[in-house]
Formats: sequence, structure tokens, C-alpha cells
Amino acid sequence: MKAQDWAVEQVWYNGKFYRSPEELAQKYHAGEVDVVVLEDLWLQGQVLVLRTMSTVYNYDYIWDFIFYPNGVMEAKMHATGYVHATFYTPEGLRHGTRLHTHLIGNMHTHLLHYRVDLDVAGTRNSFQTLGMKLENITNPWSPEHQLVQPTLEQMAYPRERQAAFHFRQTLPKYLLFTSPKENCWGHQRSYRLQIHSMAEQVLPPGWQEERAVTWAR
Ligand SMILES: [Cu+2]
Repeated sequence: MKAQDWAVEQVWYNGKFYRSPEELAQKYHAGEVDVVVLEDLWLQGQVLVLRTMSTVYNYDYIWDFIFYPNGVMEAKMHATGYVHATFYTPEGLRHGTRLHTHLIGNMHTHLLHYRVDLDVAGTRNSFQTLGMKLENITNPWSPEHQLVQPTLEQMAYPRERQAAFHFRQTLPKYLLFTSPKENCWGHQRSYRLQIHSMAEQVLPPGWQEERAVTWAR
């Protein structure tokens, strides 16, 4: 599908809900949204990028929402602008790397949080996971032998808290936004969530200012 044929039906963007491409276009003309069409060398097609920037103190964050022709959606954030730094002392090297004569880029964390309300073939979606479980069976055509084979393990999480996973916990193989609607083979239509994040538990849970960012646990 050509990028010029793409249609925006409903867009949740920067805390506002846009019901039409015209509304989004208004915001675009106001300079708050950039729409960039990029050549995607890997897929040999074009991708649509919704991009915005936010300046927070020394940082200029770039927020990208990328839409691929095959249906994949990707959210990316880059931190640009001025680096967070402190005065150089030799002891400071325990906390960062030297950048200049009197400057250390000290270690710190950027925590950000996406709240995703993804509609997969309708609004009645649920969160599910798909994992792998081994089973030990008797080989049907050779009963004197045992066989260990993988089976699919589907899990439903009816409550939001149950779907909150802690850092360092082994995640199920597939995290799925699942529709009650089925495809022609009887499988529930789903979108897979892939997390490419280096975020971690920054401070011990409950420790002083950590209580201000409990959403980051
Ligand atoms: Cu930083």
C-alpha cells in the first residue's frame, strides 16, 4: 500500500483524541506534529512516522510513532539536547564518564511510560500471554519410548494488576492484546507487544522518592 493512500481514522496523540485526519492536520500546521514518510530499506516500502518533540529542562526528547506497511506499529523515544552533567572530580568517575576538562556525564535514568489503548478488531480487547510448557508423553507409535515436546500455554489476566510484571521476572514468550474476534482458523486476533527497553528498578521499591514513580516498577 502506498503511503499517500494511508488514512488516519482515530488518533490518540499528546493527551488528545483526534477523530479525523483534518484535526491531526491542524495540529500538524500548528507545528506540533511532523508527518514524515521514510523509505524502509528492510521492508522495501515506506513507513509513516508521526513525530513530536518535547523540551524538558536540558533535554529535547524526540517521540516517534512509526507505522509499517505490514501492520507493525513502533513507538520510539530519543533523548537529544544537552547532556546531563556535573563538575569533574576524579572520585566522580565512579558515577560516570569524563566528557570535558571540568565535566562528567553522570549516570541517571530516563523513565517514561506509554499508556496504550490498542483496538484490535474492536474495542473489547483483553491482555493475554502465550508461553511454552513441556509435556512428557508416551510416543504414540512407539509406546516403549517417552517423548518430551512443547505445548502452547495460554494465560488470561482479567485484572490489570495481574498483568503488571516486575523487572527481572521472566516474561511469558508472547504478550498479546487480544480481540474476542477470531480469524478464519478460530484463533483470536491479536497484536503482539514487544518491549525493547533497558529500563530497570532504579531504587528499591518504596524507598523515599521511588514512591513518586511507582508506575515505573
Ligand atoms: Cu539523561
